[in-house]
Amino acid sequence: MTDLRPLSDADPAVADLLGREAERQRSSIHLIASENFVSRAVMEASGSVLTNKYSEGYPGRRYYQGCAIVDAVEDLARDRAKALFGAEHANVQSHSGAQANMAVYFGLLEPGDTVLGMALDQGGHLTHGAGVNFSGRIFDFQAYGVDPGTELVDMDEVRQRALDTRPRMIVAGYSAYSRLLDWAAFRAIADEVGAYLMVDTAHFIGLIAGGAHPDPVPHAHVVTGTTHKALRGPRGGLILTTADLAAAIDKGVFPVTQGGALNNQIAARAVAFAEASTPQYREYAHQVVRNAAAMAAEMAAGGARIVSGGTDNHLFLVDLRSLDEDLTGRDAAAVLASVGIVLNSNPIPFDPRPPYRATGIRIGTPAATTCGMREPEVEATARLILEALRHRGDDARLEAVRAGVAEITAAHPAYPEGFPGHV
Ligand code: DSN
Repeated sequence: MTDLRPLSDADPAVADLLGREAERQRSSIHLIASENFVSRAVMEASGSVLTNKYSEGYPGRRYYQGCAIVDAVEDLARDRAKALFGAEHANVQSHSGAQANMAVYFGLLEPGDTVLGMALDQGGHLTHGAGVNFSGRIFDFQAYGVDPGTELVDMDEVRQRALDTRPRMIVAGYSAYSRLLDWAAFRAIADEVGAYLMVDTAHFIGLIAGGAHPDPVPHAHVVTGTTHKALRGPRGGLILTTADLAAAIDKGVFPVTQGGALNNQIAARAVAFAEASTPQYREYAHQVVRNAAAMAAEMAAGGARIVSGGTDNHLFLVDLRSLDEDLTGRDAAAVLASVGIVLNSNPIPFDPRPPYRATGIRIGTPAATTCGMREPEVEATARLILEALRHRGDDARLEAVRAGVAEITAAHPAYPEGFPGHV
């Protein structure tokens, strides 16, 4: 018989951990640029009866019986994604952004093909060719980076690298770059060298959905993304493409790189796409960008050097040498976590330190904005960060920062009405 006891009775150890995580989420200021807080509706769909169903294949072409409902769910998710992003085709089965990228590479390339992507240590992602990642091990990735002076992607350099390396695919997109990329220029270079253009929007797809970021869909052959970052949906990936590449991309997902889809997550993605189509979400996406700009400006006014001088999106990097030559990203992130401000250490371009210690911190505003924080609260948070980092050996001052954080989280907690569902 299926056990119908609530989690707290059936497994108190796991229930206790979930409760503690809920408390951690409620009592901290969250600045990890890739995190967010989903709605109750997303949470319910994610934790639903669809977790019980296998459905390898695609709607109308399944390897299992009993798929009429999950077909309808996946069709709904695909249709909503296509409408939201103006795409000809959507694949909503990728388990994550990394899986989405893998599916595109395997769908459109052969092992050993040359791909040009942004270097991990200059803002790119692991799956854009890092040597430790499958991408760098299976494909011949070549890298472009940022200009040492401006810390911006230099399209002349990208073009020269493309002419020199003749890639079959160019990957544009990033995990730690605070400026906009020129999609039309990337496409012109891709066309010049006969390459596919893949734009990895994992970080900023939510801003695109909300009209707060230039849209790559009209320019790219393929757009990949995640649904759990600024888009505020469940964990997972998304691929948008033109109709002529749809079959190759779908095959790249299943059967080449994945087995059964996570139908519960697909339902939750459908909910998130509908939520992201609303005027309230558009306002949210614009506020995310305004908050990042305000916070970066406040940090700069307080003496912090912002990589590239500012931000046009949802994140920015702080060069910690501007505060203290000896402060590593790892130590800074640990001090901030101890006062309730959660973010991550991050390499800055041309970082003299190894990645684990790094010289920067990355700050992003999607989650804090979901909690209702606006310019006054993020500016106050910027001042608290500077205070904590500058006086990290002074317990009294750190205690005062903790009190400041508590004041902000009390006014702007995650889930002010309480956590949805079973925490
Ligand atoms: N881990 C994500 C991030 O924080 O940027 C990227 O996959």
